[in-house]
Amino acid sequence: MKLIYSRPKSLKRAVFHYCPGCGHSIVHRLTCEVVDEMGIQDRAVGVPPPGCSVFAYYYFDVDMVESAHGRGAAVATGIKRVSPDSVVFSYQGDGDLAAIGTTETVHAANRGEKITAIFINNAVYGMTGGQMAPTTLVGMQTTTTPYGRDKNIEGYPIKISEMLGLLDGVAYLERTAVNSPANIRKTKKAIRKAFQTQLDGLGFAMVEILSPCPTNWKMTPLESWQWVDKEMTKVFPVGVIKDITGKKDAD
Ligand SMILES: Cc1ncc(C[n+]2csc(CCOP(=O)(O)OP(=O)(O)O)c2C)c(N)n1
Ligand code: SF4
Repeated sequence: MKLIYSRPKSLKRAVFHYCPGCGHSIVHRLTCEVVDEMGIQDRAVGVPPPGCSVFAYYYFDVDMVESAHGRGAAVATGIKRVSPDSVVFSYQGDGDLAAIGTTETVHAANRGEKITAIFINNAVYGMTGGQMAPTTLVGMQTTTTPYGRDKNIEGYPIKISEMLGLLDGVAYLERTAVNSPANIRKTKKAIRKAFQTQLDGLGFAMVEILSPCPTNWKMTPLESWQWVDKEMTKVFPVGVIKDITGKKDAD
């Protein structure tokens, strides 16, 4: 019998704790597929965050170094600098990367650290119960904005990828989504390119991934996939934001 689909080698045989329909589990699998296909399991070092993906070290079968909240880019920087042959990636939520970790993220990107950030934008603080994140849409109800995010009080959703795109140290930035088979395939390609950018020593690379959180959005998984298309992509358009790699996508 021909084997056409199997668990990636770098994804441990463990049961995910994620809610049904959560984007984290899809992105974990995609990342492991890329690690396998690029043959970098022995060199990969992941830096997971506090947040729903805090237990990522139970799932990725690569070296993992847990960071404190928001410090992913700083921890990844340290590892990459002392071990330049490692392929280092941070895995961070939006509360982590774009709120408490804004400083670390901006300066690591500006320094052109040769690291890869996998940035999960689910528009809320997922793990702690669905509070407003910097990425929460205007009008969106969360536990801390029960009447909807008010731009006059809480400001606007932060477009961290567009901001980082202005920095000279950034080599590759793409925003994708994991709400349809086509978008999942594009996300995998983007993750692969972000790792390749690091292998080529070109600078900071990040993939921002619009990721459903059905539990805190109070939707079914299907509704959450549709909501990403209908609402999230209006504010966070998917596509390449910056690419100095000069490389076309490999299919
Ligand atoms: C210094 C510090 N402050 C606050 C917390 C509590 N905390 C843990 S996870 C989290 C929110 C995570 O949200 P996000 O980064 O968006 O990831 P998600 O859970 O949505 O994947 C917070 C505030 C903490 N662990 N450490
Ligand atoms: S709360 Fe949201 S982000 Fe966290 S595991 Fe559940 S669906 Fe995923």
